[in-house]
Amino acid sequence: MNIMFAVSSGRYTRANFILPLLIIIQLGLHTVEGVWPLPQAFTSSTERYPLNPQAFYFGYGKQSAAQQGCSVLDTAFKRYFSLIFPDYSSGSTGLETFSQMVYQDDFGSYFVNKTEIEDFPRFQFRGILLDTSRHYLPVQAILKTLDAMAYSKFNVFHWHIVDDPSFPYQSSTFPDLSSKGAFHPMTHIYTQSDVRRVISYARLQGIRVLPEFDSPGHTKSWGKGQSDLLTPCYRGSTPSGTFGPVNPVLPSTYQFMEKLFKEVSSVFPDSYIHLGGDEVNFSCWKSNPDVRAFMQKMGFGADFTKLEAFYIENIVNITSALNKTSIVWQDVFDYHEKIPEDTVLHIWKGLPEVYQTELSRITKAGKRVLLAAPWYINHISYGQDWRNYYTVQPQNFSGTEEQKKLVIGGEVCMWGEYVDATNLNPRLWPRASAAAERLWSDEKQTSSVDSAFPRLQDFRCKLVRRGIQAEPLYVGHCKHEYQ
Ligand code: CP6
Repeated sequence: MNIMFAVSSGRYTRANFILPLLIIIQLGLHTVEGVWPLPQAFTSSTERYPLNPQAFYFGYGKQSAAQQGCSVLDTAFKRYFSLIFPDYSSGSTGLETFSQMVYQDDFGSYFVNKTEIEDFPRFQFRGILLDTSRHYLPVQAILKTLDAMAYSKFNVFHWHIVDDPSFPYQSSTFPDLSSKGAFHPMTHIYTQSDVRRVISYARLQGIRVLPEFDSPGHTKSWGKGQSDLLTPCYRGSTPSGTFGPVNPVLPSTYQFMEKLFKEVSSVFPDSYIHLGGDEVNFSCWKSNPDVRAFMQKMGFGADFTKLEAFYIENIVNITSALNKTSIVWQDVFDYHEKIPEDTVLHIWKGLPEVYQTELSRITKAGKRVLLAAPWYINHISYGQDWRNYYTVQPQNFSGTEEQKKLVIGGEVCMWGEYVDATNLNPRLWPRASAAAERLWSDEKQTSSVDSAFPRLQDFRCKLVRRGIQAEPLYVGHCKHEYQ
């Protein structure tokens, strides 16, 4: 038996979200009801070869760019051995495809069919957002999600780590943020070592960790541990005792942000950082006399979007100086077009007509975009909503070929208002996998949602076999049911 991996790897540049892998697996060695997401080229025959787990091993090809000692592949070999042969406990994406092709007959013997595969992703950014502020997700739940993400070839974990309800990130520079702003100062936080664990676990699965520290809105919890950060709201001429978005008029705000983002930039090695910038409510800013005076001084008149733009510009400059590329929600483009050229706009609003118009507008301005609007997976409904996630056409909007290339990928968002570790997995899987195939596979080869159905059903059973509580798509059974 000869398994060859010819791995050609691209350079890891700022513009490049993945290590493109061209993997050719030639097996001198059934098939596959389902490999998910569908490879770009996949030719299998009925010729099948038995696999003996006791003799099976992964090796590096002589011409392979990677060789023994590559920690990512060495650990992946061990991981995938147990995934492929679950009843033999000893023991990156090429591997993932191969692992899905190995099957057992009714007597428990393992087989793989002779197959040639050529594969690479359609989009470089294939993300999942988890929200750990509305509910705390234990580190184990995050790690398990990273496992399941790798099964569907997702490569970015967008960690919406803090928000209004809680601030679970334990900052070394500002420890009060979590000691006062988390749901619980000891049990509901992510320590520096938790964060490192998530990042290194993700790296071994080929997943980048994109941290989001959303401001100036969505920051109520920040105010508990950092006085004078949020804007005091006024009722008439007196403070009402409530607080609004981050106070954009105080120099101390920017000094704080500079220190915080300096820390965040070194803790999270990814070259991208998500700055949020969405859903800013102006009523508190409007009520505050200091803010109004600042507006006058700056010549902003009564246009609070100018103040918001001023704030975001400052934050983007802070992160640029730290050599990070910023990602922001689309709101920022809607009120402000002069952000740095390399800033990525994250589209989260509206039905297809609405987000298509936005895709068109933003790419016309030469900005790169990420599409999340059609993949709000926290929304649930009765029936097969995965079909809607599957049939999204990210590049179907009016624009030139150049504009279409500015769509760098997409993201499945799991907002946490109604989600914690009890219901995360069945809500995510296999629904997110529908989006994963749209982001990985060739659009023409995956145009039929009906032919995807049996493959996705089969893939869902594989997730279940691997211990992921993936919900059923419809009536049916798995050979190995969840236990
Ligand atoms: N939290 C933050 C949220 C949302 C956003 N930002 C959100 C808004 C509308 C819906 C779902 C989520 N919960 N920080 C918007 C990007 Cl429908």
